[in-house]
Amino acid sequence: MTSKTALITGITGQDGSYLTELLLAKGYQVHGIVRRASTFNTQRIDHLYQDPHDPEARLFLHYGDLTDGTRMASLLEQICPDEVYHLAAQSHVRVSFDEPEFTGNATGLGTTRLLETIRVMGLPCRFYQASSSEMFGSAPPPQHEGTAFHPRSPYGVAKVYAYWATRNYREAYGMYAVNGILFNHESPRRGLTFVTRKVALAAARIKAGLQDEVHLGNLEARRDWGYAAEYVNAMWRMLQQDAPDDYVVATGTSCSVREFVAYCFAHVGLDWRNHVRFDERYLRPAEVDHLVGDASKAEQLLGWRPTVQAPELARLMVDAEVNALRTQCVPAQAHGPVLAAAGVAG
Ligand code: NAP
Ligand code: G4F
Repeated sequence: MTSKTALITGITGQDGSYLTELLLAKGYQVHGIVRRASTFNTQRIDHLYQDPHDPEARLFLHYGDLTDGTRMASLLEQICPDEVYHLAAQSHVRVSFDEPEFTGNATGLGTTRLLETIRVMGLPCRFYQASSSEMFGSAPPPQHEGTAFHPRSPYGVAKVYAYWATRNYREAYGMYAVNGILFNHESPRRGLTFVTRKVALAAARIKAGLQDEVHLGNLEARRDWGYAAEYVNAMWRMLQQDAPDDYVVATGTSCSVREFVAYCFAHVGLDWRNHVRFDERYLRPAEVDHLVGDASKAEQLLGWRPTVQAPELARLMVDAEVNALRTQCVPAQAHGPVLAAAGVAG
């Protein structure tokens, strides 16, 4: 067991919740930054909640927003973490076309705010940047650490900026700052407007007779889809090395959206062609056609290897939705309003 302290931005997100579980199990004291909202947004970590009055408590939450540099600085100074996992971002690619300025501010500049604070205060911490395969954009697959970036969205552009900011602080100031270039990773905790969770939920609801169809955009795009619970382990490993470096994290295989949809529907005995409708609002002004990661560097140097591929991922996500419906345990975000919102946010 370790006595280290970690700070996680984006602790309420998919990856933040799995990483928190991992770090608590390793004995870390974990601090997480939560956005103030008028409704609760901590559902993914509620099962980990610890009363801060308990002397044994090792999980602490703090209000903060990436766009508020003063608050980020005061939290870093107060917590003085050994390791910073910077996961927070406006992470939805389609939404980034609607909100490019906010995406640049939060997803791009947010990284610089943290790095500059760490530099100015001389904090002796290690820094993980949640970089993305979306940075590769139209670069042909397989993509690896040496592949030139060609982002295709404001989100991808912001992540490229943050990637280079991280490398620059490493090279200019000798900071232990790394980029984990993670390919798509999913789980039952995935946000409901990402395609895998949207489809897994729809398949379960259609099987249960709660709806009849689901509207989707481009079915031809190919993604390298892995399981989020496995990917956070690679993040942790990147901060335990002798020297900082950047790593691709991926399964090395890809399938199309269409194939993923077919896996989900087949798992509940349905033919997807009877239920999937096209809606152009889910198309993007520019698309990323084909992502497949070469994670051999992570395997060789970090000893990290994924075990879950897309077909199994689809099955476990659909099973989670079926079980949630069966036990009336409606997932954190209630279905009806979210499905309506998906019509806007996709
Ligand atoms: P996610 O589920 O969308 O979580 C994003 C987190 O960031 C949430 O906790 C969110 O808070 C927080 N956040 C958003 N804007 C913020 C702001 N202005 N200030 C403070 N917090 C803010 O994303 P994820 O799938 O866990 O991904 C984690 C990170 O990895 C993200 O940076 C993402 O871009 C990157 N990434 C993800 C993938 C993937 O396939 N999942 C692949 C490559 C890279 P709320 O809960 O309040 O919204
Ligand atoms: O699930 P998606 O929205 O994920 P996308 O755009 O690949 O981005 C995710 O992975 C990135 C890593 O490469 C992360 F950095 C990013 O934060 C995020 O986690 O869309 C996947 C594919 C796209 O080609 C999209 O056009 O599915 C296609 N798609 C088709 N119909 C749809 C839909 N996507 C969404 N969200 N909703 C649809 O109805």
